[in-house]
Amino acid sequence: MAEVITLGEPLVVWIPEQTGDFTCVNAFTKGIAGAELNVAVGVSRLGHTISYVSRLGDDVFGQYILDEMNRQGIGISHIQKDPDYLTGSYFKTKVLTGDPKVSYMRKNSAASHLGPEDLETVDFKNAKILHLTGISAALSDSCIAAEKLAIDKAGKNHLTVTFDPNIRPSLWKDEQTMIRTLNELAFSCDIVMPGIAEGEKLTGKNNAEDIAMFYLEQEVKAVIVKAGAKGAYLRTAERKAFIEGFKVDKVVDTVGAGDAFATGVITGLVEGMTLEEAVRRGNAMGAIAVTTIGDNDAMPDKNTLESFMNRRANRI
Ligand code: KDG
Repeated sequence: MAEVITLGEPLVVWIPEQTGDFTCVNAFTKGIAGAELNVAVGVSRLGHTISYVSRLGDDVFGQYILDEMNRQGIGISHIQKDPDYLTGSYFKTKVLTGDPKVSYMRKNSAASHLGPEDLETVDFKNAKILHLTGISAALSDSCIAAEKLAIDKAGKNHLTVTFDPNIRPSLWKDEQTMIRTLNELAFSCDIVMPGIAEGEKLTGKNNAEDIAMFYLEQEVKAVIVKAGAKGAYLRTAERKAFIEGFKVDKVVDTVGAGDAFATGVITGLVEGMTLEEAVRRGNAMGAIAVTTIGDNDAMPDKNTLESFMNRRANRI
């Protein structure tokens, strides 16, 4: 039994010790990654339970990820080892400013063969939140079918469904398919959390309010448009608010900031916070996440998060 359920593709990430393209770098450290896994790490560090549904290859990468998930207290009883396909991985560049470049090794991976059948024994009845991203939808039709079934089961069991479009154009066959598929999924979720640039691409609108209304006019209950360090725009049918972000002294790596944000919102909702409070926590989580090189190693425990938020609040 877990408070949060997610499904997706856990990856091994290779983190370079120097700047420059992959061909020029000789030393790397390894880590675990993947948008939903980053969220799972964050949720667990903040003291909540999460069950992760996926498939890993029967290989050393898969075993490493599984051991790490176990060590970090993430529910792994719905992770299958698939003897026929490999575990995915990716490289990211180390940059001094801006977003790193990424190269994926995940085509036809074990996780891309995830399907509706993997959800058969998952306990939706006792969970509160289902968290999904658009990355899983990019992997295969069977992953899209799994996401759709998960949304359906979540609805029947009164879970809140959070959706981060997380657009990754290089994983899609074309932009039109990406936009259509992600919007179709988003329309059936409760809370949609695009970054501002993602929202512009998905809706064709050019400001946070219009992006939010595009989804609210469907069945979506709340839209949170992320504006990076500036903060996030929260819109529901009844209220609108821009919730300011937290400043950080030095940005080391931006990968995983959106997942940390989602973690803040999800755990806030599990704890019964208002949406405004949950978004504020999301902003703080995003700010903390950019201070280290790994995709999820900065995810704080509750004390660290609270003292970060209090310190910043007192400074204003
Ligand atoms: O959101 C962070 C993820 O992008 C990263 O951990 C790797 O899942 C990943 C991806 O597909 O880019």
